[in-house]
Amino acid sequence: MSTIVRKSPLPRYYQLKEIMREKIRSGEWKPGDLIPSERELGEQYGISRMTARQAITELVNEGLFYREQGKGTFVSRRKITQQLIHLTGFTEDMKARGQQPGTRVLSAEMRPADEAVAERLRIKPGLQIFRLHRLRLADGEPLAIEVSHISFIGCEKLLEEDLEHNSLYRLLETKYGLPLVEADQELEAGLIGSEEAQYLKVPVGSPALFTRRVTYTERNQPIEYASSVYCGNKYVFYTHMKREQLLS
Ligand code: 16G
Repeated sequence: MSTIVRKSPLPRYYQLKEIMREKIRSGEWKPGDLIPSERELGEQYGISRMTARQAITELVNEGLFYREQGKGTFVSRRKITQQLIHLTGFTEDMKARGQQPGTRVLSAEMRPADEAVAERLRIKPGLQIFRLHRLRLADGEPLAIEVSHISFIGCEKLLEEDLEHNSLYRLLETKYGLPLVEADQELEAGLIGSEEAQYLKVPVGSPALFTRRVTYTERNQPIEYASSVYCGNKYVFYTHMKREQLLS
């Protein structure tokens, strides 16, 4: 999409968002570039300034652009936006951004679930689960450390998988026939510790985002409990919310 299609069922602001997203993806607009003003975009695409403003504002909210008072709107410096609306995995997120996902498996083993993990996975403590410790990279740059705890009948078969070159979510869904339906996720701010700093190549004490996610397969059955550490200065978590109609 490179022009606004007037007869399209997609709203114009949305089409402009996609056009601008593509300019970033293709590298035409680089981090730090000043983007055209609302007026310029309006003239270029034959839309109102209001429409252009809505598209820009949403991309600011998603972290792709940032505004500087009196200077204009710029393309963000490689912050990764993880939207919290659709359930997606790391590989999907990176591909959607046009970046090359990468994985270093730090360890992969069967081990008994401790109390905390068992509670999240709704299993008995001591039951054998598959534990996967991974460093996740985008275009070769370390972004996050993830520890996934996986429980399903036959999960020990994951020991034989090449998890450096395969997406875990894709394997679960396509090879193991376990559809991932929904997830609960918590976010917490914190600081990078010394072990994490080595893997993530950032100074100890840098900002970090800790996430905990329980992913469910059919019949609301937890299949993965993952706790991750993301480099706080490289990530934006984005969510869109609607106000419920209040009954008075
Ligand atoms: C995400 C998930 C993680 C999951 C991974 C699968 C969070 C906090 N974590 O990073 O739970 O294991 O995606 O990615 O979002 P993959 O399909 O690339 O292996």
